[in-house]
Amino acid sequence: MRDAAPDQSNQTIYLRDYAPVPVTVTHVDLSFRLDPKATRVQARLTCARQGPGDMVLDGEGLKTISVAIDGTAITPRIDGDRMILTDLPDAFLLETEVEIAPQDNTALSGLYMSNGMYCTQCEAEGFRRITWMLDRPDVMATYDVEIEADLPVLLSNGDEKGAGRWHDPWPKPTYLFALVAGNLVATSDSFTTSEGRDVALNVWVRPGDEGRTSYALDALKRSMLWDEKVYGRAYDLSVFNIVAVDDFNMGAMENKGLNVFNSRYVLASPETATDADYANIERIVAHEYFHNWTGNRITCRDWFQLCLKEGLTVFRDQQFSQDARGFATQRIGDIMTLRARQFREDAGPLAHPVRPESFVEINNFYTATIYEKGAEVIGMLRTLVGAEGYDAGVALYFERHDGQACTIEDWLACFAEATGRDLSQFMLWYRQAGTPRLTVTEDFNNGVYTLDLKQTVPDTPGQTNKSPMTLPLAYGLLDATGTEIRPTDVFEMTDRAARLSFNLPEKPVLSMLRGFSAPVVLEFAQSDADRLILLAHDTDPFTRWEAGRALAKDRLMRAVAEGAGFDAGWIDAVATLATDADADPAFRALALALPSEDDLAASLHGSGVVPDPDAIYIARRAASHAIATRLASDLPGLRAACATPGAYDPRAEDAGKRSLSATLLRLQTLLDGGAAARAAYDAADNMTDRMAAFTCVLDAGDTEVAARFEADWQHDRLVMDKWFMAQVAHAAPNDAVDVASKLTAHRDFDPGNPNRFRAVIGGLTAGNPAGFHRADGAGYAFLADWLLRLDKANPQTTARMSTAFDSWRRFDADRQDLIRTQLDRMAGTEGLSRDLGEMVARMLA
Ligand code: 0A1
Ligand code: ZN
Repeated sequence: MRDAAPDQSNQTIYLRDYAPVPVTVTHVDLSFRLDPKATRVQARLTCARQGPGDMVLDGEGLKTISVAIDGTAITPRIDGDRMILTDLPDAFLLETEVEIAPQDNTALSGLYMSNGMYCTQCEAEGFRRITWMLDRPDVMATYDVEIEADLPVLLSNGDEKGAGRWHDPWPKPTYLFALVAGNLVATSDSFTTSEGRDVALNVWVRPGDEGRTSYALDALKRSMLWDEKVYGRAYDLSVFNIVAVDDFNMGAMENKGLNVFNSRYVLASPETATDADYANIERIVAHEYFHNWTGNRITCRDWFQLCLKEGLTVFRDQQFSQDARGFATQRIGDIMTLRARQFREDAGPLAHPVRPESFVEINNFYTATIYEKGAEVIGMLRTLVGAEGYDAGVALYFERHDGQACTIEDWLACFAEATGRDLSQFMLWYRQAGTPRLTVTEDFNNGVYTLDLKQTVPDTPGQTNKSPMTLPLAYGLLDATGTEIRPTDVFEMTDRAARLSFNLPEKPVLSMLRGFSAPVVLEFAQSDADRLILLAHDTDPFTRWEAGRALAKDRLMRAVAEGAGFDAGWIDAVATLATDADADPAFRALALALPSEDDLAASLHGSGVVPDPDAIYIARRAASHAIATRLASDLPGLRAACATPGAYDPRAEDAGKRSLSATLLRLQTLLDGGAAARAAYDAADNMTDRMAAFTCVLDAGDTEVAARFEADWQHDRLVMDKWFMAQVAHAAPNDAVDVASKLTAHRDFDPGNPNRFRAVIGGLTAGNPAGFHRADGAGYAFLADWLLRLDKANPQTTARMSTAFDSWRRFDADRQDLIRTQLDRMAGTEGLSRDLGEMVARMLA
């Protein structure tokens, strides 16, 4: 019988075309006979008609062995990646057998092999690479799975019914299916739910890695408890399995009862993982676990509704991390990520609404907009309806929609009903792309303080003339001594312009957008004096930090655009904060960090200046040098005060001290040529301190240390990812492309492993902007070469990495020409994947 060809169609799919399936599948019975080159998959699908029409199944790259309906063999019509069945009864059993080759699956979608183990990735449309099925989220079925293989551990979703036999009683869409088979070992624990269910918890890893699982397991238990306490959601199976795999396109996957993780988000020990790794593990374990309710029990009707599960689940994991790690630093960190990734996306050719209306390849829409902006939208909703209204809306959502595949309209209707609020204007947050700009001007006259607010939503691809949005604006007022004279109030701005007036004896200091209550770009020419008062006294940690940020950004932008120097007033303010022993170390570290090169490039572009990547690099370094010089005699003492006595502990309090210590070491390196960093490298007893010292030594231009690092860690894949990345990210800009290029020839560079590919290629594009944007275009050619190479094997990761080009229209004409040449070259390449093809076309449009 004919093979199903890989899907090469570049058709655009539209939200408005959604229609339910005429024939659905209510139960799936699967048998796997695993073999690297010839795995046999038998599927028995219990089918039921729910309307008139044919049944069109999805299949990609399958060798079809047989098809039968109610026991009678048929020869179906197979048209590319679709099998069309006509003249069907109202209820029937569809049986198919196919053959697939997991070993040849380099795309890491469907059933593939990683280090000798079998694993699956089915979101978004990977199930069709395993067997014929209605591969869409609104078809929810129960599953029975049988796995045959000469391997000790055979896992699938649900509860285990015997060796290699699994039953999942909860109806689920195909994208949540998972299978894992291999030589694995578990670290186990148990959890008793609030409903009295005993749940076995296992973290499965390769033998040898079991000493690095305890943090993930602990994070899982804390997540389970948190979801019961805060959202009233209990777990619903007898077992919860987590598996770590080395080759994985994303962070992790929430398959029902069988989460599959990129090993970098599971494995941690003080010697091998940094504080950032620990925080990510905690957050991602929580995220995947929380999906059990927001995603699995209630899923998406179609892929346009992706933010229904992702925005909400990110919001929930952010709440969890705030509870676990402290509100202020977590919130500021989340805002930094949002701005770095989502604001950038929203300002360029890849901008799209939180709920897109069309796509070519859904895998290209696992974006910062869907995830991070999607989470901000939930946060705004909570601000608007209040904590109680939010709880009531969420409770109604769980009660009404459990077991269903839903839309954003379903979600918002629960809040409208539970709180009586009209949320029709709020819906624009899901429909309109682009980051709103909020312009604030203030005036004080005759005892009246007036604020004029204006909002505009910029044009984005396919969207112009946008309507004003609902902006929940949290603000407060301080007096000239820094005392709060008006505590936080939320003004709901709904029009294009608004005015607020206050009768006050003297001009106050405005603390605007407290907690970053709406994801907007704030344009407010606040005076230095007011910003200094906010930095020293504001009650809201975000606006405090933001005031310092604004002061720094202002200076850096003027240094780049006009060659301005750094005034002593600002340097003093920074020094005051750095030496303020009463302030939280984590906050001090955040406040000392200068805006990133990319952030400055975006802001310069936004203010009408063409950003020069080299000038930005030089200005940041000069600013750091000025701060270091001012603090010179304090640095050793300040670093000593950051010491964390006792054994390494990943908790936030210690991590904050290590983070401040690393920031100070970076400053010291600018003064002593790396002497302190070399000593710190030798003294480090954990990977956080070691990486901080390692990157400082590299910054000082000493590359000898890389050989030592390699000799110590070459046996460890995850640590070596750090080694690869650091050398590129911390190379001098002129050397970065050559360093990256040399590393791609290293015996351990395996482009098929997404972590390694991202380490080297991303080390350049994201980690070393001045190096990537080298004026001769070598960085652009390097990226395009590697994208074209990887595209043949792994289109998903390739497409994601291509977003490094998305800011290309910011730059000067020469750089634009150089980048366009590479984009054109990719666009003109025959056989380009649908994934990369769509990205390149959107960036060129
Ligand atoms: N749903 C997962 C993310 C994910 C998405 C797609 C994947 O393959 C294309 C894999 C994972 C999450 O939100 O964690
Ligand atoms: Zn998710």
